[in-house]
Amino acid sequence: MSTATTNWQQIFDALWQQYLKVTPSALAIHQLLSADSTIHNDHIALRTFNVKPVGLDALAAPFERIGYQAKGDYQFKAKKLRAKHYEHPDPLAPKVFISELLVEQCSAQLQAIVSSLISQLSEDLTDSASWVHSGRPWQVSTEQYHQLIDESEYAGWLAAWGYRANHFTVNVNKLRESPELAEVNARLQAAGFVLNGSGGLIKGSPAELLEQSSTMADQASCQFSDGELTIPSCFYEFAKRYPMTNGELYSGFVAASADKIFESTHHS
Ligand code: OOG
Ligand code: NI
Repeated sequence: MSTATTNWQQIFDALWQQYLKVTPSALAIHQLLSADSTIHNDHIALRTFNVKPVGLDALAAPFERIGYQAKGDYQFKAKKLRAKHYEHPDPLAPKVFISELLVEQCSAQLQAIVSSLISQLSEDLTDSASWVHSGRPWQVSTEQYHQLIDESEYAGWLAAWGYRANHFTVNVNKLRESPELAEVNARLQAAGFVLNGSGGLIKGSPAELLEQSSTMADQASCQFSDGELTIPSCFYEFAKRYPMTNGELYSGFVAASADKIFESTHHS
């Protein structure tokens, strides 16, 4: 096993353990689907503000140091986000989808709250690769959280939960007999899991070379500077990819679908 392989496994193991602490439904779903399949992770996603020292590029750096390369670029105008996805030469390594909130396009109030969070950071926060799974590096109040989610659910989620995978993604192609995504959805719903219906249960199509569905985020207790709230934490996604004309599976993302997947952490 090469050093690079060891490195990507270590970082995803750490992200998975951190994720499970606030996403018990992901472990339950993993166990349910593991009954007849080995589960492979298609991708994870990370979120940040486009502000130094924590911008998209800073979140990407630890992945680039172990061999990941930037591939697609995506814009989400209404949500004031942009994103990039990264791939590793090892086909077993999950893809990484990283987005950032374009803070300068937001209200003065949101910008002031983000500045107050960023001002608390230590200069060396992003030096170590482990910062991508270090959780929340600032204090935030319940009032600030509510002000943020009123304007941007993304900003509120990020202020509350910080640096962690907001989802892992089951690679449906690699489940036993590569089922239809609709079959996976039906199995999850029969077991009582709540799926994200924004834009329909299945986002994308075989023609777009990618079909995706996701759970709605679990509700988890989060400690704020002035008390505790139970709020949306993280979710689990299911992705089925289709071959391009060269026969290789499409490895990118579909912006119109991603736009709806973001809403898996919204308050219902
Ligand atoms: C990322 C949403 C997009 C996908 O697979 O299209 C995404 C997020 O919620 O941060 O993961
Ligand atoms: Ni995703």
